[in-house]
Amino acid sequence: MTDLFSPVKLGSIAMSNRMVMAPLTRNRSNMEGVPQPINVTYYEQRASAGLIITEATPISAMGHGYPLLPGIYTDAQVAGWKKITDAVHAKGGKIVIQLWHVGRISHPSLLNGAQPVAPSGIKPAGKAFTYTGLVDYVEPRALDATELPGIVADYVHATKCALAAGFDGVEIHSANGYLLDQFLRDGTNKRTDSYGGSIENRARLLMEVTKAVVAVAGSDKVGVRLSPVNPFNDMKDSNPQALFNDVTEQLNQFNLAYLHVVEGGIHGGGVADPFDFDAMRKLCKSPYMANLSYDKARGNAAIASGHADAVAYGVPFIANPDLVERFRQDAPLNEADSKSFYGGTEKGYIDYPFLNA
Ligand code: 8OZ
Repeated sequence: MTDLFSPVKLGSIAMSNRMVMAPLTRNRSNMEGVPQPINVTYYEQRASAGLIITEATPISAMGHGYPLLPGIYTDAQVAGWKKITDAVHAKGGKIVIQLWHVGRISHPSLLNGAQPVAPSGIKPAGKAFTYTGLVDYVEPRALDATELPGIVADYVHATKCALAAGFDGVEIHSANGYLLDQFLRDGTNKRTDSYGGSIENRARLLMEVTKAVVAVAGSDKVGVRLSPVNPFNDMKDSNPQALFNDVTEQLNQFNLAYLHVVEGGIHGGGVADPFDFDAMRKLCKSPYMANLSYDKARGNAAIASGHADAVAYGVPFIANPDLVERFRQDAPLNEADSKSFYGGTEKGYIDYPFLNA
């Protein structure tokens, strides 16, 4: 029987099991976005996942929106990540990097004084995490259409950096209210040019980015993450089912390694709209990776029913570096300490015990 412990190939990525470590922001790189030795240990400890997706990683200086994020656009960052991919590969694991531009979810103090950019000049509700604490968001600057090829070029550059750093592939972050999602959903995209209005127009930037990244990395090394109903970061859309069914069908043209779907709202945001994820899944011709609040039983059920080809686990992988072995043995799980999720030291990062510690 096919279950979480069965091998699978997502594009060219051959996984020894179907449990994926979801992308998790941890804010423990340095001010230059260079991964540090504790980051190497953290990922190496979790190499028994079938696949690790790294924490969301800015593709450019303008892509940053929180303190101490790693980047993937300078030589020093590539060298830092290479130590991580080498350590994970030495343990037999696979690792892809999540490519990120935050758009309006940022603050000038994180952008060398620049105004954050977005499809439209709509300030998000809520507060930005900065080096001096929580501060009100500012109104973002609406990107001019002439600037969009430069953003696509930043994704291409980051993809080249990722391949040089030894990653098995890249995941395009088009979820959770960041730049590409801001273009997709009509609560944040009020443009009147060819990047706004119709679903086809709102999806144009994601398709251009995906096409360009696939041209560099090969379609079998590229995944895309979507979050159709996640209200996090003050997001909404007037018809998410129509939008994300259409985006799924458009992405079929690329033969992606996988489509990764956040099937609800994160950070206790709940689900703003009813949504039929099975309908979207049935439209998807690439492997489908399901995410959000799955446990072992629901993960196995999703694979047995054909809903998912792989299942991504977030918080359980924070607290259990050996989550795969614990699921295999039905062993108890360590509890995650949410106070140490975002920033801090090795505590709550690389000190969660293994089963046989
Ligand atoms: C929580 C805190 C900071 C960033 C996402 C990258 O939601 C994130 C994120 C989540 O995709």
